[in-house]
Amino acid sequence: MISGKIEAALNRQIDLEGFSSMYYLCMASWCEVKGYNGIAQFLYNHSDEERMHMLKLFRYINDRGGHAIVPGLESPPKDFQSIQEIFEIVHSHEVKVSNEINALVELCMQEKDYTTHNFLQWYVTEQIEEESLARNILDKLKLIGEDKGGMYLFDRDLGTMAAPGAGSAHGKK
Ligand code: OFO
Repeated sequence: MISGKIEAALNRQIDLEGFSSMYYLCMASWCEVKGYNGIAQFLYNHSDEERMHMLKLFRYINDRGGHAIVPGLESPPKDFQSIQEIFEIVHSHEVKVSNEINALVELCMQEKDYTTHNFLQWYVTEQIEEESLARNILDKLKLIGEDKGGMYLFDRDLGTMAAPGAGSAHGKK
């Protein structure tokens, strides 16, 4: 059984993962409208993954005698300046998510809830992957700069990475 404090904290995390899913969906839509179909697919997959992160929390809270709550929908920004801006936002958003996960882990230690602490290790590992993926993409975008040909290839590469069965972070479904 989880405590009310842990249940509330996990429900806040549900909210954040749900928001992440919507945020990446907004980015995917913007990219698709601008003709970046590969990047859009990558972000659609990323959005699906965030929903999966949210659902994992639902199951856990309910299995442990709590009540997982569907978050209210806060509409994320729908307009972006550039692909660079999008991935800067992705990176800083993932850093924020990592900080929240770390705070949750810390709370579990304080509350001596070792079961939830154990459950959260999956998220700790996932955040390492998510942050490093966003950082790698940002590095590539820095190299590309204003080069249109480079951006064309980048879009194609992310599309390949996101293709079903590609096995990469956001290719997996
Ligand atoms: Fe759920 O990992 Fe990104 O936000």
